[in-house]
Amino acid sequence: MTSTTERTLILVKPDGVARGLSGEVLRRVEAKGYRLEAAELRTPDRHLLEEHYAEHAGKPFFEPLVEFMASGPVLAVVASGNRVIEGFRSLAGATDPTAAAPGTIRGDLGRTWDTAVTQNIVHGSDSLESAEREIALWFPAAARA
Ligand code: D4T
Repeated sequence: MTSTTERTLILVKPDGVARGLSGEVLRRVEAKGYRLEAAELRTPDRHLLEEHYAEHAGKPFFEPLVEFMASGPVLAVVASGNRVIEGFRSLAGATDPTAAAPGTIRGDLGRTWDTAVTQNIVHGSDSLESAEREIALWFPAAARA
């Protein structure tokens, strides 16, 4: 990857993959005009997830979140484009899929299944620093020096 355009890490979480929504998520990312740089379907191990969600360590939802994320295949994607970090967060919608606005991925395709908001279909990096840190974790070969 030689582009210097902004990059973000997108994850289609186990609920999204299991429900067959990976294609729909990628369709929306591409339709918005972002470019797919890398994609891999894998079941992440605990170590990777603890690193990925390090900022949430110790919170009550951390353990169920890690367990859920390790429960099945996740589609990890690097997408690029001008302001893609903010743009994908906007496509994804609010964390709680019940409250997420219609028109967003979570608002159109998600709902809450119990009292938690763990199953919210997608993840998107929330800053330049998180994006580069997360891309290095999920795609070590694509990390920028
Ligand atoms: P991600 O990081 O998955 O794109 O989600 P958000 O950026 O929208 O939300 P977040 O970092 O606050 O939460 C990360 C992840 O934890 C789950 N979660 C969150 C949960 O299970 N219970 C909670 O109370 C919160 C706040 C959902 C997303």
